[in-house]
Amino acid sequence: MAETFELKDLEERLILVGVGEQNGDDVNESLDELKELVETTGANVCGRIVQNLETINPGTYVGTGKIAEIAQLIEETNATGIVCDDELSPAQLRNLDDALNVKIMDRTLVILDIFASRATTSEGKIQVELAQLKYRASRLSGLGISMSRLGGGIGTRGPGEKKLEMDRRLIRDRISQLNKELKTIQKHRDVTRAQREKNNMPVIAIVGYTNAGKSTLLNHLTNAEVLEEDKLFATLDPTTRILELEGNQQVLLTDTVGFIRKLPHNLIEAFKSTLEEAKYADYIFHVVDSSNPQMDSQMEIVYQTLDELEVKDKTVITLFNKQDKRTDDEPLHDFRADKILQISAAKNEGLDKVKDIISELLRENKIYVERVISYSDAGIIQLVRKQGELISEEYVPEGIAIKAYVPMEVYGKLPD
Ligand SMILES: Nc1nc2c(ncn2[C@@H]2O[C@H](COP(=O)(O)OP(=O)(O)OP(=O)(O)O)[C@@H](O)[C@H]2O)c(=O)[nH]1
Ligand SMILES: [Mg+2]
Repeated sequence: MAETFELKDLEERLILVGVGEQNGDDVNESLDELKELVETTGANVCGRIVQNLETINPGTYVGTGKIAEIAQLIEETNATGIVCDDELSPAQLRNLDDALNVKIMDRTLVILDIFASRATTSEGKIQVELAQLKYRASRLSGLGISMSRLGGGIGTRGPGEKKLEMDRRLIRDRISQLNKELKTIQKHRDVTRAQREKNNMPVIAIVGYTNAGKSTLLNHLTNAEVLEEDKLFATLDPTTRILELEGNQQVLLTDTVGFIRKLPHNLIEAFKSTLEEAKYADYIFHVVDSSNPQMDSQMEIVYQTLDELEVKDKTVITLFNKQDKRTDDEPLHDFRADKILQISAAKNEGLDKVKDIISELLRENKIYVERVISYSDAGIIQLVRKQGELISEEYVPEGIAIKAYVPMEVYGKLPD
């Protein structure tokens, strides 16, 4: 597998810092994930420090005593920087930089860095660069010194390995230029959406935590050939494919960017139109990695993110994926789902059931009819085929005998 970044002469050795509010498990789970994120960028983790505090210190993130402890660990491990598990305010960034004299980073910066390395389409690239520049614009004074300490690495690379702008005025110009470009692209997306609506094709959005198996599901259902990788945020750009079901029915499946805890606000803003694919969908398929010990909190985060995107009142089907990898057989629940199903997308297990569920959903708003259509009215059968589900057709002397599920509009057009 190709390395995401060429590190050249630069090796980042980083200490992770987390503040545990209430119970220590959460912060350690979150730091485990942060470690994975940091390693995805190509940097190394050389230590971890947790502070058990109810709330984050507004001035320095951790308390003063902890700063001394971090300084000592930096010396012992020869670390080049630290990564805090929450987004740092401009003041926290500056103060930590003053106190520690190493590169100061946070979870947001790391996630933005990964997104920058993953972006492939022009829309994705613009969205990421916008999020990066907005993050940067409000933190220039602290960040300027901190980033220049190593002259590269996390936080300095934009999409396509381009160096990110540092000058305040140029950042402003670039942001407004990118916003303009994004608007043009999004107009195009609106047109595509409107066309889909006109076609009357139902849309299913595949959502879920990063690495849950969303792209694998899309690929195995439709031969889409979307990159599936055991990596965080393998997919950034939404991919939509048609799935053909029995009875000539068609449905659109859209795979999008995965969710993660503490998804940076700037990123949600910048990726709003991508993330909103779920909002315009008729149904939500929630893919869960049920072999992951953090499954419950991951599901919780997916629902929080959907709430934040105002995706509501949709039918949710939860697919508990990676059954083949599970080590226990605890029963699985999801109280927010209308239906649940256990599958192994990679092994093609349970995918027929997924298709059955889709067929059922598509029938929900349709009426079952058995009619004989005279040969002179045969044109209507095209419409039945396109918007409904034609189960059978048989040529009889009086015309064509059909059995079908049709939507209300088509029902009204059928001859008696
Ligand atoms: N064992 C097992 N592995 C699976 C299964 N489904 C997916 N995977 C693996 O899980 C990893 C992530 O799969 P993806 O389909 O890329 O996950 P994703 O949800 O699209 O992830 P992002 O695009 O990063 O958000 C890949 O290595 C897949 O091969 C499964 O049913 N069983
Ligand atoms: Mg994916």
